[in-house]
Amino acid sequence: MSNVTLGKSNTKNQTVITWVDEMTKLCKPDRIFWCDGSVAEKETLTAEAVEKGILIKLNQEKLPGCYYHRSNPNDVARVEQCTYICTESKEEAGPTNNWAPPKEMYQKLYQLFDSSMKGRTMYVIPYLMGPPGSPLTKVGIELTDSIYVVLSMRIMARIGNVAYEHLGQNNDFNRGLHSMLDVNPDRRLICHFPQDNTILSIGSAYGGNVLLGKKCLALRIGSALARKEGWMAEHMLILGVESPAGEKTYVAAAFPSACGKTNFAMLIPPAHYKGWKIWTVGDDICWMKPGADGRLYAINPEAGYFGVVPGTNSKSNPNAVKTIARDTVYTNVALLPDGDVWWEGKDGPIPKECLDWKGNKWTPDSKEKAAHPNSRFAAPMTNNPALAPEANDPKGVPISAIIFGGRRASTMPLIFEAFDWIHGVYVGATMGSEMTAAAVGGLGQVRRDPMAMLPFCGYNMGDYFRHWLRMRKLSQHPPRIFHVNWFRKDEQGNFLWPGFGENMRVLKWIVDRCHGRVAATESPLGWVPRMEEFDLANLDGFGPEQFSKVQAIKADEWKQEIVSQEELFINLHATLPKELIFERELLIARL
Ligand code: OXD
Ligand code: MN
Repeated sequence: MSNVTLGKSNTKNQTVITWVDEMTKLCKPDRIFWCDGSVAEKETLTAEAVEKGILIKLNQEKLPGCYYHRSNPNDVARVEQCTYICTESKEEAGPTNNWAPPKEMYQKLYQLFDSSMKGRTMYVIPYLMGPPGSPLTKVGIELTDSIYVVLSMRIMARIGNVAYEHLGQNNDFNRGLHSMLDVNPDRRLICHFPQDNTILSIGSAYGGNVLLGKKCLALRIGSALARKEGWMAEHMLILGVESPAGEKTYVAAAFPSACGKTNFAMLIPPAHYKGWKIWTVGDDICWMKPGADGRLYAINPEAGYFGVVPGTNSKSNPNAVKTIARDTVYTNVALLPDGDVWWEGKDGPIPKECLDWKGNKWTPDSKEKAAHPNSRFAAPMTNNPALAPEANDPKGVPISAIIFGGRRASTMPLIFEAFDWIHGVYVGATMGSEMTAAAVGGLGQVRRDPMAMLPFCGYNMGDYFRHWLRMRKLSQHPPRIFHVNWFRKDEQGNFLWPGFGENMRVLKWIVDRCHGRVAATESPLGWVPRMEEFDLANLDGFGPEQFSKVQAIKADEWKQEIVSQEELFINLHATLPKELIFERELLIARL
């Protein structure tokens, strides 16, 4: 290895050192950079990224501490077809995951990784998923040849010495290896080895494919660990609702990718809700475990937000607008001549001219969007004016309600509550949503997305439902379960519900149900609000008639819905818990 300058390791953990050594021999980087998470390190790496053209420094007067990145146009979203769960048997991964035997996949990947970092630096990123000191917190180490990944990971997770301190001399850490290689979709693979707590990602340089703490560790590997260890790793936001009297109620909500989790997690109650406050604990991932009091306690394993940019404005999410005004990395939005950024749906006028996400000149007459629909911000959660102080609490927060929801133009009412936990699991398991730009695929089509985990469950989905059912037995006081749909439309295609801040009204009903303060009416789907107990006051143009429309349960739509659930049930028949089959029968009987 002549000409190779290998950096000095900054950990005494021999397992880490040995593993990094092995991966170095495989990938053959010119240099190793052991990240410590310091501010000085951030400055050095940022300057290097700017010098190499990987980041563009944005207008620092308008956007202090903000930078801009363009990904390869062939690499703009998670790629589910390249994502694998590598377990000994196909059944362990289940019919909803791509599967490959570990041995074969290791062989194939090690060939691709061989010399993949020649001429490059390998960065060693030690990171924590979860607050230091929490029993739920996990350590990961990501090796990557992308400086953009390092700078994004330091926003999204707690990186550096804090992770080595948590790890001590233990060997219990997630091994994540990432190389961009030549960013070629034909050589793009994101592979998970749950039995080895290992992730190998190659050929991509963007988002959930490469920020390995997020989807790969916190959800795919996390869900497999959670099942083994008796906790839950979920694709959920966590928020706290504080009443004017100071009562705090925490809820977790699972919506599919790009269906407004970040907006809901940062909701600002409308003027009508004077004295109420929403606190964000997390916007994407929730790890929960029963506490000594029999309730489920949740932490947000992340330290930042990786949110979809288009549509973010002071109506849809005023707190996000503030959060992304500094110290943010923007990817694939449009670039204005003065070094500011722009996207479809941003506050203010449409620019006369800018560079689009590919770097081409764009004007309002251009046919294509200026910002890619899956363009993203990576922003530290500490920028969020509504960040819950409990986001750093190792104990987590007690969850009173779990909310499921999708993007559905028809069929699904605004709100209903499941009859009990098992019914709630059925409601979550049969969740459907129109597909969005967060993943490559059929935009707009309704697909079943159980618990919003379809792309993220690291084992057999039927066993995952069984794990949910088991959690009821492990928690004496489980949360109530609800289903919402902010996106129902009328025959003309207009949204039936105003959404955004007004979702507070739905949340208020949920909170009141959790505290036993409101009654409800039984419907075929579950408990629904009594009109007189659902707050419709001061809601322009929306009264009882509109409420009836948005809550309507239409027999013909539900017949179709149940038939379309059949596909999922057939797909999972080998492992589907019988409780869910019974719930389906009961629903048919009630309709
Ligand atoms: C995300 C996603 O990036 O769900 O959070 O795709
Ligand atoms: Mn997500």
